[in-house]
Amino acid sequence: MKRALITGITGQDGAYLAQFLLEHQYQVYGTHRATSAVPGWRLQALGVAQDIAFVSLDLLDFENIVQVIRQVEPDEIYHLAAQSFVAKSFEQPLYITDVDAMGVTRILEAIRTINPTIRFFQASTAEMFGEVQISPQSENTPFLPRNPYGTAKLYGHWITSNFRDTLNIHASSGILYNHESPLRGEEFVTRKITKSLTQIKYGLQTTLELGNLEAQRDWGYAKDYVEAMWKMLQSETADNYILATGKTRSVKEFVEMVAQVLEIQISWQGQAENTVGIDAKTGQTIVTVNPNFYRPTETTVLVGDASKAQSKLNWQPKTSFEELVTLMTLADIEKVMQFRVNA
Ligand code: NAP
Ligand code: G4F
Repeated sequence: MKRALITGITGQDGAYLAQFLLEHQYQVYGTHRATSAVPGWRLQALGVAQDIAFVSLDLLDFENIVQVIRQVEPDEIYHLAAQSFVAKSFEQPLYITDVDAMGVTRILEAIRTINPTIRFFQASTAEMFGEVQISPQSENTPFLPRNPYGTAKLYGHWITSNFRDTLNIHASSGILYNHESPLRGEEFVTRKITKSLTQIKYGLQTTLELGNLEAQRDWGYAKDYVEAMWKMLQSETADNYILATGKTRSVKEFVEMVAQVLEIQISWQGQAENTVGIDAKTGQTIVTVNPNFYRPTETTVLVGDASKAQSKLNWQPKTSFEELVTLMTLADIEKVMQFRVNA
């Protein structure tokens, strides 16, 4: 049985990856912060919590990382733990650098010291491209990050490439575009929309406040993306890969698609921060814009070209935008129904 160590197992990707690896007969170890409750709701929702061995790990503490890797003796490490919320990174630039940038080096250095044959996956991000003028972006597109998160992640990406190229470690970096699911945190825009509009539909909430409705993202399904992480570590040679759908939609289009699934007809009035979305049937304003949710800097249109992953890993996303929005919305409807039963 192969052993995998997943950092950030309590997060969205950690949960789906744990499920995937267990289905592929791995022994799965998952790290969590000492202060975080495990197993957490996501692993419980997937019904895999009891099959995982949990270990406490602090990304700021090199000695602790060394001790965990010695104890677990993994064949593969999937490094997913990070402060991943871009909006918050503007408030915590020092902390995010320590966790999202230096944390990667600490793990790689521990691998080099303990067992250089351990295979390593780094969760990098489209945010590294930032103010890019080239669309779609490929693995060769220059990086111009626009926020502390993207900047810290870019360091993590480069140090992963350096350890691969100069120290011969099997270290791969996935340049991940936005990927969502019913397990997505509610602070991210997609889940905020599916949850709030569902609550509005069932009379549990009145309005949904959003930031920039014109922002565009390349949204895929998290379950598809974790398979590609695994494929990277099964490949004979390590490399960097874009994981993306190649299509973008605006936040406004996401709202419209969720409304369609919920059979709400939205009509838009006003411009920019004065935009409101009105339920055509009831005449109620159900979507408003709150500039507090605007970012100090917004990335330009990020859309990825995943053709390298397709040709070298035989990977492509299986789930369409419409399917993704539908499955997320249906999951939130299910939660409302459960809430009603328990109320
Ligand atoms: P997520 O749901 O936010 O999960 C992040 C995980 O990191 C959680 O398990 C969290 O544990 C842990 N974590 C947070 N801060 C930490 C800290 N200071 N020290 C140690 N652990 C910490 O993120 P995700 O969506 O699964 O994303 C997984 C990885 O992919 C992240 O590295 C993210 O930056 C990257 N990524 C994600 C996307 C996307 O669209 N989802 C796109 C590009 C890149 P707690 O339970 O303790 O909070
Ligand atoms: O859902 P978001 O917060 O995700 P964002 O910033 O794109 O970051 C996610 O994807 C990255 C990959 O591209 C990851 F690296 C990162 O870890 C994370 O998973 O925001 C998406 C867009 C932004 O343009 C934001 O300005 O939605 C816009 N937005 C509009 N209203 C909002 C809101 N975002 C949030 N969170 N909340 C709003 O009310």
